Amino acid sequence: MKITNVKVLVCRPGRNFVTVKIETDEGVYGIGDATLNGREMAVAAYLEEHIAPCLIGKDPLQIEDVWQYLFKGAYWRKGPVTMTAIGAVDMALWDIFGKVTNMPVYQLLGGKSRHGVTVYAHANGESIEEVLTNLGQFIDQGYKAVRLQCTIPNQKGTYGTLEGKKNYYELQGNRPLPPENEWCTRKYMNFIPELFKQAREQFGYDIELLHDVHSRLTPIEAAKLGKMLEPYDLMFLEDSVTADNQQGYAQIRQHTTTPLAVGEIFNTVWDAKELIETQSIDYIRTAVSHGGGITPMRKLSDFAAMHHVRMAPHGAPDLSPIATMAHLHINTWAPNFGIQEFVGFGTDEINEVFKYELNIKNGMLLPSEAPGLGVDIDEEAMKKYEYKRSYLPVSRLEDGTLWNW
Ligand code: GCO
Ligand code: MG
Repeated sequence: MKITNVKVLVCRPGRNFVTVKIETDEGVYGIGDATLNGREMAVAAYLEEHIAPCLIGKDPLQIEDVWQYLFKGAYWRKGPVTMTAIGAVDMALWDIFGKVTNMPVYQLLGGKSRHGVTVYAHANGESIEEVLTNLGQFIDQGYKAVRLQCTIPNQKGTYGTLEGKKNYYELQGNRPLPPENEWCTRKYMNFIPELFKQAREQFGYDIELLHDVHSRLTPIEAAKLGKMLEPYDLMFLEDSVTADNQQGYAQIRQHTTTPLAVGEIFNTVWDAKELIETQSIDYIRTAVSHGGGITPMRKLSDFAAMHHVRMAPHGAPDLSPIATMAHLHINTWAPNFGIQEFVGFGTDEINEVFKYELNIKNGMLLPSEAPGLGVDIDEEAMKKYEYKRSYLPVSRLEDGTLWNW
């Protein structure tokens, strides 16, 4: 079996997605998600110009060797652009492997460790009342875990809140230049414990609650927040600090028992090595697309399991349904699966382009039994939705200092 063609497809059904399609001489093809939010065309060019020519003629079932070839063979390792490109190719090859063997990818990884993948939904709002109304609705729908994000009073543009928009998918899809948000740690710290206090008062302790700080704090501030939130028993506090300096998490750890999660911008297992080895975190959030594919995710999962760290892959709307389905397979298999972020089902436009079936029951996604990843694309429909440059916001302190968004 040989790879005969590699297509790089860029489209914008409401928001930008980059997709790789790998075709073979036997008519079987595989697809992978190469979307890197706000830097889409860098990955598309990397794939088209630097990866595609090397794949023609290769055996698509030599998945490990192709991965090593693209990682070691480039000399320039790591980085989000490189690893997202490799990740998409790797996903497509696992898809082909599944189709050729007529098995779902989770089966190829070692089979089912569970009958369903527990997800957490997003309850966002511009006031505590609004967040709690949304939380109540998710509980009624059977969700077992919900992330809470609320607009911080007197602060312009808070991460995770919908800014009056109802459609989360649309939120990051139309920004010709980066919008600017404001950040004030004191306002945030003064406000956020109250959100969780009221959530527990109203809904009790059966529901898992989560929160994403989006890297806005320093380690000692994060430690303080973790302590303040202890009475409200979070499942995890996400990205309280950037992990460029992995030791920061050890510092947070010394002060609080609030579980910690990080990793959605990680590209390799090395980014998490110290965090995992020192057991400074509880959940690793690396995504299959940005982390180089299914092949390294499996290694990351095994490494994390040895250190009591559980998998909680990133699941924001900028991951296409292909990555969502790949996560579903990894999570069905991974013995140390923790939880999956889930922002809901795609819009009509997205579902016109990507063909997949997601079944949710009692807050759990059920494994896909289709061969391969269980997702397909409609290339004709893709053509209707042209790419449009779009950025994530940037963040500044009130005095103008550029901060982490
Ligand atoms: C999350 C994330 C996202 C990211 C986005 C960046 O936890 O879901 O933090 O909201 O900001 O995916 O592209
Ligand atoms: Mg996050």
